[in-house]
Amino acid sequence: MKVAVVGATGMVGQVMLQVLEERNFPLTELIPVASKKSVGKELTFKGKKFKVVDLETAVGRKPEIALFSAGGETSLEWAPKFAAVGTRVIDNSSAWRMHPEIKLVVPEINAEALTEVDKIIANPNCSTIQLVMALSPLHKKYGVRRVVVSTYQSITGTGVKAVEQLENEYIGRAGEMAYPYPIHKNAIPHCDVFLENDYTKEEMKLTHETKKILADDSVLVSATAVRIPVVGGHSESVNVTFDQDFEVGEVKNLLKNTNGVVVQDHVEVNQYPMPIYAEGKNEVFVGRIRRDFTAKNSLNMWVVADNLRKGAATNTVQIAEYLLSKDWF
Ligand code: 11C
Repeated sequence: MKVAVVGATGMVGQVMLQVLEERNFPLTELIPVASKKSVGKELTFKGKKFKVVDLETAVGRKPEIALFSAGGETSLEWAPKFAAVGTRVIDNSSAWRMHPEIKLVVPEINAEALTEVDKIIANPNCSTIQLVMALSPLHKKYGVRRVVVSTYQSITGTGVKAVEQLENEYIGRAGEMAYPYPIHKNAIPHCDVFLENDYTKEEMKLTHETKKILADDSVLVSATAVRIPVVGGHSESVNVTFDQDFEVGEVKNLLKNTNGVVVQDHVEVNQYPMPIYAEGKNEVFVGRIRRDFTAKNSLNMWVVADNLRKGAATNTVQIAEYLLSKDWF
């Protein structure tokens, strides 16, 4: 099994390599791909060194799987070129997510939708993945009608430049700005670009991707996405209104029994999910689960996950593992 990692030197690419290694993914050859300036550099994977190559060289080696995390434009241009030589591409960018013929997959929820002919598969946005992981089991039982979500997003979602901006501001050093404002000691209600309806692209990803993954266009999501000076993961305050009433205890049990979800909800000992504990973990953590006493059939919860792991690299590798389990190679 030859596996290409496109964007191997980037933040998500690096975590992909870690996750592939940790989960002992059965690859025989790693093909790390990065921009021209990194070509020729060596990356170590499971104690072996692999040379970084460019996209053209990688396509020529016909990998069975390519994990992409190199931005939308690269995906739009290169995913079809890999697919044309038989490679299955799992893409982390937003380029293919809403394409009607491309599956948008969170393996615990809708891996079964994949078939042998799917050559390009989209990985959802990080803030969507953790949201739908918590919503999906509840949607099946009570029917999710409307969600109001406010996100508290890690600077790692923006990339290395943002991490450097925070580090610089923290020690009072001048440097390049990833955001239009300081992020240190700040909360910026602006993730990705603004759209015509005055929402940001990140907010509308939560709306559109959730419907697609839950395969239900009637699910309404209204989002406000906020960047905060945190590195460990994204947090979300989620208010859900269901078609049917629920028992809070049953909601907790449903979530506890959901693969990939961990309930951390003991307020009597100050236990609730937080990004400093989610960092480096593959699960989605849910807590502060309580009835919304102001509205019928409504619930509040707090959902946290490492955006580079379950929000990106881990979900991608899980999709690859699913493909392998199907014996489609
Ligand atoms: C953020 N969610 O935290 C973004 C990062 O559509 O894949 C990933 C953007 C995307 O800013």
